[in-house]
Amino acid sequence: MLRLAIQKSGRLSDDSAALLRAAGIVFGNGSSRLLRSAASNFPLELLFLRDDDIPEYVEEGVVDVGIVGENVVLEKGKSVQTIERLGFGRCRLSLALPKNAPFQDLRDLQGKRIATSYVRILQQFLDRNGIQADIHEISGAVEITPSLGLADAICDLVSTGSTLLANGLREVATVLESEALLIATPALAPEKQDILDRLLFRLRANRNAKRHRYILLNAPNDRLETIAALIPGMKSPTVLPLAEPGWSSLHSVISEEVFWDVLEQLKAAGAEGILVAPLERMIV
Ligand code: PRT
Ligand code: ZN
Repeated sequence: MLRLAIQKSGRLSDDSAALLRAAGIVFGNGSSRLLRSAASNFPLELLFLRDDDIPEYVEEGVVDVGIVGENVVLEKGKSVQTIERLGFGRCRLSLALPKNAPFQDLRDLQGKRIATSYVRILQQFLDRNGIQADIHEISGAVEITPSLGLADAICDLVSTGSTLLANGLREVATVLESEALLIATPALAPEKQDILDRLLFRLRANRNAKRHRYILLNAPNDRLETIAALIPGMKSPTVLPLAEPGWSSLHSVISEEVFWDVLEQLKAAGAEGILVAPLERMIV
């Protein structure tokens, strides 16, 4: 049995649960007073915790793995191993100043008072940049401290930036780009590692599927080589003859990143009847 901690209720809860459900794992949700739930079809027990507690629980082996923001992992400084970047819960830890305060570069922060809940990450950032500032640790509502005269600047998480804007602040530097991580206890027992590997296999099959599309098209045989080279797929495209002589059907997968560019190139190379479909799972 592998024990996995996810956030009980917060910004990462829904995406964490959705990730596991998409991997075919069936479990009760962490709402109401339920703090743990055993999956009914996979050797996994889920614990629903506050995100701040997850790194310590993972370090101590109270749970084997956890899903938590990179910002929390780095701030807590616990010894855990990062297994996978999960691509959700994206945000950045940024420095922000009152919108009219002058700012040219980081040296303008020298000697200033900076309010934050991320003392460790900020201190390391300032040290790396040779800045000495006075860090004030605040546990919440950091963005109001400049208007209260408690700080000259803040260092806080930002996603859309609308909270900064509403508080008359402007972002001047990014300290950290963060996303949700799957972390694990430093020495996992082999039988737990096996379960984790099975879980990772499923997560990666889903992620690969999301990043690719299935593509079908018709190509004149004299252009086959050029067109096939544009959609190499996982090994090489499938080529099947069409009923109409001189034509073939090509099937392949295509990465979402290059999708539109390749589509234009395929058309220009003489491909016709191009169909694109989403993939459910992709095992590479
Ligand atoms: O109760 P618990 O301790 O478990 O939760 P929490 O309140 O400490 O954390 P929670 O649920 O707010 O956030 C969990 C994680 O989500 C964070 O640790 C980040 O990794 C990630 N995340 C992603 C964010 C944001 N985006 C985000 N926007 N965490 C916080 N924010 C804050 C931001 O600081 C601002 O105050 O949300 C507000 C809105 O942001 P804007 O920029 O969109 O206005
Ligand atoms: Zn928290």
